[in-house]
Amino acid sequence: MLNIVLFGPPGAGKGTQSQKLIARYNLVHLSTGDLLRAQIAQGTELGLKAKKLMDEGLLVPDEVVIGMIDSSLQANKTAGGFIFDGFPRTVPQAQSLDELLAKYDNGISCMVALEVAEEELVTRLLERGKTSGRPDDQDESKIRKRVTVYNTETAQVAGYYAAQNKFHALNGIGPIDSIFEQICELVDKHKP
Ligand code: B4P
Repeated sequence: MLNIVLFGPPGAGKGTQSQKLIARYNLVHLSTGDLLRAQIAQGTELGLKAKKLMDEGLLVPDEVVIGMIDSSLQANKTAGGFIFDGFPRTVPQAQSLDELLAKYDNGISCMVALEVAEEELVTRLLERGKTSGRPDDQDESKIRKRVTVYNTETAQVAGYYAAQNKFHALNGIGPIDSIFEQICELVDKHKP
């Protein structure tokens, strides 16, 4: 099975590149951001709690997102592989993901991190905020808060995968198709 973690700060291109990767490699896309926004749209209790945190640019508690990933893995037992987009965002999430995949005799094949400077992230997300309807994309101070949370709470997840020799970093600035081809070159080396 091919299981890819696509990593990077908010606005780095994870969602954008995930769409292209699922088409090329026939993977199931698991985006915790999308799963949380679906809960918000359905007006569930989980969604109401998550919305408050997401609108402030803060992370949703680990147990909530780990539970969502657990359910999604169970619902996709016959998948040929997964792309994890926006997950794991903390080291405990990364440890739980390894434990969950081990239940299916599986593991992460590689992590690809997209590196983009803060000013470019802010520009991209404010631009997306004009049409996305996402409250977390419409306020520059909230976007900068998300980048700070990434630097303080999420960036260390890279070290977790580096220790397993699965970490690869790429420049996330440039044409989307050219970044995609560079990701594919890395992924191809990890294909079973
Ligand atoms: P996410 O939904 O994961 O949101 P994101 O990081 O902002 O999106 P992404 O990085 O995928 O956007 P993309 O670059 O594709 O998370 C939202 C919130 O949910 C978090 O803040 C948190 O509160 C919560 N959450 C989610 N997962 C969680 C977890 N595991 N634990 C706890 N909390 C969690 O796109 C950005 C824009 O850039 C697009 O408009 C795109 O067109 C553009 N773009 C992309 N590539 C480009 C390029 N090469 N050049 C120019 N523009 C580009």
